[in-house]
Amino acid sequence: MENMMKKRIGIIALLLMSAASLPLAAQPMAGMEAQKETEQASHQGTGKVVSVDRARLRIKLAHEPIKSLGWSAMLMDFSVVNASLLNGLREGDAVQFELGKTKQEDLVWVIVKIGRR
Ligand SMILES: [Cu+2]
Repeated sequence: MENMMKKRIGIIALLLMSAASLPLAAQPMAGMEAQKETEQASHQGTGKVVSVDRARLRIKLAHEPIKSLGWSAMLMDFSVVNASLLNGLREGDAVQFELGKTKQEDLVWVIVKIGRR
């Protein structure tokens, strides 16, 4: 009987020790706040028009690397903020564009400016 009591106390002591060594939960939050402040609101890119979908306000680009976003060159579908941005753009056009966010909390980048190079 006495042996079992000692064993139980030993287990409780171990649990308390591991709880005390957990890192503080507040620390990563402070780091995230600082990162948000230095985050850019817009990014510049260049590429080539692959296709234009005027009805859906979308454009497919083969874009070159966008270093400020850490993106490599790729084929990508973008939304544009308004239809007039697509005026005069055709498949094969070399373009430069600017990516922005429609809302501060949006995670998706949309084209806010685009023109032929
Ligand atoms: Cu991309």
